[in-house]
Amino acid sequence: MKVLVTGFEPFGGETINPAWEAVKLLPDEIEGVVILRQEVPVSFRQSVELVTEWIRKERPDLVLCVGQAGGRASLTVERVAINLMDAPIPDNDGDMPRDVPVVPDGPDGLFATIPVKAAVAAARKAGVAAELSCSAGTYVCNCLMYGMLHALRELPGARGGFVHVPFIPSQTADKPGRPSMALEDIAKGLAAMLSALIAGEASSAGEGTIF
Ligand code: PCA
Repeated sequence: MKVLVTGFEPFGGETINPAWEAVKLLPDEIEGVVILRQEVPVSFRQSVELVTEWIRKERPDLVLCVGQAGGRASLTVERVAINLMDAPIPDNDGDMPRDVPVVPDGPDGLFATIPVKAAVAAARKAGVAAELSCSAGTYVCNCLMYGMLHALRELPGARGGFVHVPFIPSQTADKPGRPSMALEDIAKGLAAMLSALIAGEASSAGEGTIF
C-alpha cells in the first residue's frame, strides 16, 4: 500500500503552517505502511501540478492533503471540493484568480473518496476534536483538493481526502479570541485518521451520523 501526505507552506503573513508542521511530526510508518510526505506551495498553479505529478509517479492507494484553516477550532475533514478558484488574497506567487474553474469542463464538485465520517471518528477516538466540513473554501486548499481528486480518477480504487487544521497557539498570541490547537494534538489526530484509513476499519458505506 502506498500513502502520500501533503502539507502546505506558510501563507497570508504567517511564518509557520501547522499543516506541514504536523505532517512532519507524523511517524515514518503507520500500520506498517511508509508515509511519503511533501510540502506544497500555496500556489494555485504549482500545488496542483506538483501533486498531480507526484500521484502519476507514485500511483498511491491513499492521498491525504492537509491545510490550515485559521479560525476553525477542530480538525475538519472536507467532504467536497468545488471546481472554482476565487481568491480573497493573492497566493504565494501573487496570483489571485477570480471565478475561474480549477479544471475547465470538469465536474462542478468532487467528493472526497476517503470515508470522511470514519476519519472524524478516528480522531475523536484519539481524543482530538474533529468535525466534518462541507466547504474547503475557494482558495488554494479547495483548488488542490479538487486537482488531487481529479488526478486520482486515473487510478481506480485510489482514495483521496483533505483535512483542514486550526492555528496553533503561537499563531493566535496576537489574535485574541481565535481558537487554536496544540501541534502535537493536530499530528495525533492526523495519525489516528491515517491509521484508520490504512487499516481499512473505515468503509464508506453505513458510516452513521456525525455532525
Ligand atoms: N490553507 C489555505 C491555503 C493553504 C493553507 O494551508 C486554504 O485553506 O485555502
